[in-house]
Amino acid sequence: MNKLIEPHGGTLKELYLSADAAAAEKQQAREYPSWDLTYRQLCDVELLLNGAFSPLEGFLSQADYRCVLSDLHLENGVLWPMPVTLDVTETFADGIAPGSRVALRDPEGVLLAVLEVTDLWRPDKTVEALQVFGTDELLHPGVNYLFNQAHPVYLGGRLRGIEAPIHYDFKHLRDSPRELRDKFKKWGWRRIVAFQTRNPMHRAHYELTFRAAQLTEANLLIHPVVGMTKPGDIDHYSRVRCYERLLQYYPEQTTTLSLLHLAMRMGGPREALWHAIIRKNHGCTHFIVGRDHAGPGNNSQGKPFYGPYEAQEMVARYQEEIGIQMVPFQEMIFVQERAEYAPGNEVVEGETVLNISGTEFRRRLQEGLEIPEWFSYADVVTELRRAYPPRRRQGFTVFFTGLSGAGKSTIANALMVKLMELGGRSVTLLDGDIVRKHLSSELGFSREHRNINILRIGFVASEITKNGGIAICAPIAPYAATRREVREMVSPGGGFLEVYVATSIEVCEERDRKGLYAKARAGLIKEFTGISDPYETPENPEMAIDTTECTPDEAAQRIILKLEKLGYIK
Ligand code: PPS
Repeated sequence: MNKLIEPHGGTLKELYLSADAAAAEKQQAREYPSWDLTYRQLCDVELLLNGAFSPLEGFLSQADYRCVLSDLHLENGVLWPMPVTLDVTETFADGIAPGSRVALRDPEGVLLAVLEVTDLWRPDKTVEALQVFGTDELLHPGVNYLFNQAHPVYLGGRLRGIEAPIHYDFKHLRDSPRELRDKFKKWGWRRIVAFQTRNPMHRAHYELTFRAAQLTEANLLIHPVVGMTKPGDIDHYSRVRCYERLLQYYPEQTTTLSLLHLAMRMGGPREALWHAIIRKNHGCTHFIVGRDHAGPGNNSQGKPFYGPYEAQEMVARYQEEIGIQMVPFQEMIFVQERAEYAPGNEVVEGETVLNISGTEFRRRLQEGLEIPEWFSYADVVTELRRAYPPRRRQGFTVFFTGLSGAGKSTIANALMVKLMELGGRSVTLLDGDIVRKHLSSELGFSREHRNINILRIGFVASEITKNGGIAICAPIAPYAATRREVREMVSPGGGFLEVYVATSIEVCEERDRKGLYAKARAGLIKEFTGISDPYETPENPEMAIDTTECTPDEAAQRIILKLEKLGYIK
């Protein structure tokens, strides 16, 4: 038989213990050191345990890790392109040595697996970034994760599976490789072409997948990633509702939808190869690789990290070794004269092509503008509009920052009443003094305490924003990194406007409404911002306001106009 289309996958390595062995292991694991898995590690553990990462039997050993980095194979010569490692802190690693067993737990403390540690090492992250991603630029999400989120020590070893991570959402759409293989067998599906996606699917994706299935005379598996995708992507709840809507447009009994709890690395060509292996393990015989598969976007020069068809070249080179047939596809483009989609290389000169980029699509959603029928299905767009209402119906945060006495609270109060006068959304004021009284009464003014204080404000503001309200924050917030963290917390759920109240230290000190500057000068108050503690001036605030040049009323009015211009108020 042609190895490429061997039905129902190859050998599946599921790592779960029998019920009895798992019960015994659970008892013993009480004595083992416990590691609380990060979200990404939870995704990896799930796919290791259920066999999606076959032939891996656990986290890579150091020797396998080196081989994977340098030539895409494990030490035993089996193809494996992506390092799957368990990163832990130095403190945790202190108590671990080869031979130790570690209890791997979910955030609620449920024991999922036991790791039999064989290796422990400190990776050279720059080497890893360059070999795996071909770059060490932090703009690459995989590199950024490696340097800024992954812990410094890697543990390798076999896993003994106790139980699968629990999911409460879309249970009817989650299948392990075994379950999917069994379904295919039951349905008599012998040729299955898989489609990987992390985006909502529109007509171009429908056309592409439909053609791929016809071309290969195969059934179609829509296999979207719902674990971790690129930061800023549309959330999986909305996407899955869109996929469910789309499913009805395929001919009956030809197509199915299943969710994959993978943590993507956005590794382009290497990642495409990994995706192909995962699909083979789920029982697929064919795998679609389109333009810029698993692409991480642009580098600091504004150029894509990988060539648009590099992933196809990579999978073509190894498809035989994996035992899955790649179905390469060009980008599908809408040709106006023909009123249909065609692959990019089939468009002839003189034909008018229509396109709406991802950025333009998001703009239209944000502004509640028309999205044409040729681009997407009406019910898919309705789902997205529900999840991403236009800005005038989204929540937002106005985050003031500036020295004590700069005028933050006065402007914030004026802004609050003006917004309440406009109506339509609830408004919450998180003023520095109020927060310190109600949320942060135990905190002082050290760098650490100020950061905790600001992150608390950020958390509350993000909840308010996500739920459609308006949060006005007015702390000093002297540190740029913490302000950026707050922006990142709030932005996914709505608008974020940073307003730097740029009143100079001289003016603030001269006003000295609370008499604090005099006390600070006299050494009676320590760590006083601007006198004996730093204030990092914002580099890119949405607005800067100097209160020596305008009244609080005028300042609040300027902010209202800015919010109108951005579309958050009408
Ligand atoms: S921070 O840095 O953002 O956590 O500070 P914040 O919570 O906004 O500070 C609120 C008010 O605390 C008073 N205060 C001080 N400010 C700065 N440094 C020191 N050491 C200090 N001690 C007390 C000050 O009145 C701040 O209020 P505003 O409204 O900014 O004048």
